[in-house]
Amino acid sequence: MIELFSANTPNGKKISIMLEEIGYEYKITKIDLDKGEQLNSDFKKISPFGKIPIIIDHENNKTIFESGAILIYLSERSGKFYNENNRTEINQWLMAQMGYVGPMLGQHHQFHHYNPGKSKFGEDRFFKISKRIYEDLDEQLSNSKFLSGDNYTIADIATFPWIARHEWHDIGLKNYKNLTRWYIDISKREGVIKGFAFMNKEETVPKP
Ligand SMILES: N[C@@H](CCC(=O)N[C@@H](CS)C(=O)NCC(=O)O)C(=O)O
Repeated sequence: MIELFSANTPNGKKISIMLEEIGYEYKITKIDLDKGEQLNSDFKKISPFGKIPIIIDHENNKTIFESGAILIYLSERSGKFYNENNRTEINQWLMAQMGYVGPMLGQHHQFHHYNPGKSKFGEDRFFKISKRIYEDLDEQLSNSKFLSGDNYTIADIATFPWIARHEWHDIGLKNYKNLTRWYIDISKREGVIKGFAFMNKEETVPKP
């Protein structure tokens, strides 16, 4: 049994989607970020930076932090979505999500969605970077069915919940036809639909 400590955010959804995709049984422990539960001393023992998501694999008593590391762990454990012959390619797109796509879209959420009007510089900077991310993902997907080749992998699982916030981005997902095709294909997967709704059974994947 896997215990998932999480909140209803893109980083949180990466792991619920993965757990649904590999068909593992899991228990959700909700961490209320608005109440600051991520900073409680008990939680900090398993999450050194006070962040979700975290998993505990109760079968072997392993605790893992960082969503990319969790995805790698679960794919190695299940043998799914991390093909050994394509790992360099998958790692590049997974690391790009972890180090660039997620953090930049996250800043865009902060300036454009949560705090508009507070910093024109921040709004312009992260809007521009986010638009470039859409363009660059679209370009990659013009040559490739999924981000790292012909197969759906943990790189797609990591990136999808961030693009699923496209309504907040105001960039117009529909203008990017390859990214939209990828997004629609992934939206139809049963594991994605279930994993997306892990904290709110009524929640559906936003349409492009
Ligand atoms: N690089 C980390 C980022 C995790 C992260 O930023 N989590 C956010 C929610 S999406 C969080 O826990 N924020 C609470 C805080 O920073 O206090 C990962 O991918 O696991």
